Amino acid sequence: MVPPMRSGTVAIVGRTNVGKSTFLNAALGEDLAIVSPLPQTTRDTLLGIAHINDDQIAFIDTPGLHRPRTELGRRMNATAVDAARSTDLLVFMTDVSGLTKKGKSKHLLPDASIIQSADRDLLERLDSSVPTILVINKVDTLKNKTKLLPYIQALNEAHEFVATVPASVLKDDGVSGVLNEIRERLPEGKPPYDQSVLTDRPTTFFVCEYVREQILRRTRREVPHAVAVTVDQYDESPQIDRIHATIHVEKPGQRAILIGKGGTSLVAIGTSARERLEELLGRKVHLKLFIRVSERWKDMPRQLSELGYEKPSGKTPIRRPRRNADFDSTAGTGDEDKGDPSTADESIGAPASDESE
Ligand SMILES: Nc1nc2c(ncn2[C@@H]2O[C@H](COP(=O)(O)OP(=O)(O)O)[C@@H](O)[C@H]2O)c(=O)[nH]1
Ligand SMILES: [Mg+2]
Repeated sequence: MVPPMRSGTVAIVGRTNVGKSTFLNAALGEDLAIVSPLPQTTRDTLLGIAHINDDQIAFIDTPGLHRPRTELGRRMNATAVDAARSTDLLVFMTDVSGLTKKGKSKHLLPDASIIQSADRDLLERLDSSVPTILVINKVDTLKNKTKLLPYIQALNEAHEFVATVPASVLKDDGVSGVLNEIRERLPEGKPPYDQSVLTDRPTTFFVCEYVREQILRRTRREVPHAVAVTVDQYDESPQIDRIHATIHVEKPGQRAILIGKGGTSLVAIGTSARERLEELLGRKVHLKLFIRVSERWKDMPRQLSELGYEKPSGKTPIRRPRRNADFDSTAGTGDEDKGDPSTADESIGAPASDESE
């Protein structure tokens, strides 16, 4: 007998930086979501659709919960908690960072104090009527694996989970285990999305995300969290997509850091973001970046809405790229046009592509 088709929605919730977006990418087999070692990388929910045989899992990746200090932070928390309601299942992800710290070796017996307070807060806010799978990530960083069992027990005493999976999603370890636990519990029914659909977010969303990802990876201190990115222009054609985007920063000094000496930093950000987009879309991209100083954009509700936080922008869903054999997004990147980064006052442009205009 043919097994019934199953489909449903699953929100991935957990503290910031535990590996939620890394898990989403591993489950999709595509580098869709942005990942960085910094907390609060994901600011907005992202739907990614995994197709496994005839089953379909619509994953919702959420911003990690944290103690908010700005309007942006408050919106990120509200987004995560909202996303966790009304899904068929939840994946609650935590990591072993609390066990690897010095002075915690006494925790060889189940003891509620092993659980980090941020996890405890989040567990209290979860809807207990939604079946929840516990994923304990980054077990590769735990030398003494005997600490894992009491941790699993303590978490299961703190909340009712339908399954527990220790994982190292970065090494693709445990990912299929989580997927199996999910598939068993999905409602029966015909999948709502076409096999080729990867996400509901439009291309413009990923332009902003991939530029921000490079800034998160390449800059330090307050700069990574001081930026927002908007798309000003998007011209699509079968050969190449031409995109203009603006990086908003809070202070002129941050603009100077982003530009870098002779514009090199901005060019590097643009080049890497463009390569990532080309990989996702399966076609050539020309990306031109501008920088604008918009003081205190994080605290202004109107500015945040304009920058696209909380409201989805655009219409066309992204399909799984059909990469043809001739397409190689790594080719031809050695000849970047540096432009003149010192022109203009409010916004400066630096071409970030090898395409001549
Ligand atoms: N050692 C280790 N690091 C991981 C693992 N999974 C994710 N990470 C790293 O943890 C950091 C945060 O990951 P990310 O997916 O952005 O976390 P999120 O904030 O929960 O979405 C990144 O530097 C990842 O490479 C894992 O299984 N093991
Ligand atoms: Mg994330």
